[in-house]
Amino acid sequence: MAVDTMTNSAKVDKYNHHDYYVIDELLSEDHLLARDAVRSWVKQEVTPIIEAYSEKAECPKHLFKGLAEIGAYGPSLPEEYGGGGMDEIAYGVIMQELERGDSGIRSMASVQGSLVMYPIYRFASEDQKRKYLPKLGSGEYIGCFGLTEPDHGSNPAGMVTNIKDDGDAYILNGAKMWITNSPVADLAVVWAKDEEGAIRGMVVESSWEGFSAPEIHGKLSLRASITGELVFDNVRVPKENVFPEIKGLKGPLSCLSKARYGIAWGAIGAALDCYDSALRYSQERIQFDKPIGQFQLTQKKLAEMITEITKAQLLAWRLGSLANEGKASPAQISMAKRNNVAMALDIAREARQIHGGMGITNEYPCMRHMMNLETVLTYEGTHDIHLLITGYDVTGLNAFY
Ligand code: TGC
Ligand code: FAD
Repeated sequence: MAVDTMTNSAKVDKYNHHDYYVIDELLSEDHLLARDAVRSWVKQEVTPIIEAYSEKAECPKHLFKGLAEIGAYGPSLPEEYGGGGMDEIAYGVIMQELERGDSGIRSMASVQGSLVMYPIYRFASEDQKRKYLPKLGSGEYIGCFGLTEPDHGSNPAGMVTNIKDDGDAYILNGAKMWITNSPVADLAVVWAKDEEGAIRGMVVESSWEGFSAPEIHGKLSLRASITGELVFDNVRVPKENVFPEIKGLKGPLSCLSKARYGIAWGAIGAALDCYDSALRYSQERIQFDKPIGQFQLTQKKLAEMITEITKAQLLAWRLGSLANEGKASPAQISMAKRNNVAMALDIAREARQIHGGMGITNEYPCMRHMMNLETVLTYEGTHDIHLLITGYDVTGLNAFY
């Protein structure tokens, strides 16, 4: 067996990245091009401003158009419907690079692409696709996804938001909670029960009478992403806006599978940003006349970080390959979302420790990523819900209720 004796630290100096198992070799030229383009966009457009927006708890709305320009909305949806026409691994590496910048920026793209464009592409009539998808793909319209309710988070099947038949339209009533982008959205993909109790999906425009989307304030996490409620007070939804075929929870859950897949990749980006910062700091910060990176306890942290990142990268890459073959199961996606987000949160905490007191300031990204990742651990299915999905998958026994 031939052995490459160049140390990783020398490779990092040479290539300026932390690709410990040379996963780049598993990526195609298109994947690398997409990844590098998004990486440099993030460096240019996100990194210089993100701490300030996060501190002000303000969404950098001007980035919605830029995200469209770099193809971050629906990278794996067909081009004729406003997507990027790429594969699932390209979608994954794009999410990774966005979340290296900030989980809130990745959220902007996840919601628009996977939770708004994807259900319209998959479930809406051809007319509705033509009407909404190009404008969403170009960032002219901003969308949001309303599933969670004040009293139904982990258990969306219990939702009470409802539609009633009224001739050529349905009348929509109810409320949704914790909705990313809702206060700035032009339209919402909303899930509500019909008179038979079946969950139906629909596109609801924010300009319609009876629609409101108050902002939720006081978030200590995902502060650069705007979050709100959705309130429907007798909103008249034309029948053509209701997805014709899909009924039941598998409609919204299949959108979640798409978005959770992207998060499994995205979390790696946040972890890499923290690891990168901690590694650099450990080489520069001198205590007891030595760089702190020379102490075994610091090395343990860094060695475990890169080990966990590498395992997460391999999990994401394999999941991406399965997804490309149409073989990634919802439970496999849950495992990767759960593992990779928890991995990133652990790394953010360890990286923060390596920075000592400086780690709690906004001069370094670890604390912001850590706070963001508390949301990422919770949304799109909590850490424990994903564990129960895996438990159900391996035992065949349902422990949800
Ligand atoms: P259950 O009986 O298991 O399933 C109902 C039907 O759905 C099918 N299914 C799925 N299909 C596609 N993808 C998935 N991931 C699926 N999971 C289940 C299932 O086969 C069944 O189909 P059928 O044909 O038999 O009807 O449903 P349940 O009521 O027992 O619920 C199971 C549970 C708890 C796992 C599910 O409710 C769940 O995942 N809860 C978590 C809720 C959640 O993740 N909410 C996320 C809201 S959106 C969000 O957070 C966006 S954040 C955006 C951002 O800013 O990035
Ligand atoms: P709950 O469901 O009340 O859970 C509370 C705790 O109980 C959790 O620890 C959970 O794991 C545990 N728990 C619940 N059920 C069980 C069980 N059966 N067994 C064991 N433990 C259990 N939703 C949308 O629809 N669209 C969005 O765009 C969106 N964006 C979001 C943005 C942010 C910033 C946040 C914070 C949330 C967002 N959400 C969105 C909502 C998110 O999906 C929910 O917060 C999440 O699904 C959990 O629901 P919950 O907050 O009601 O918690």
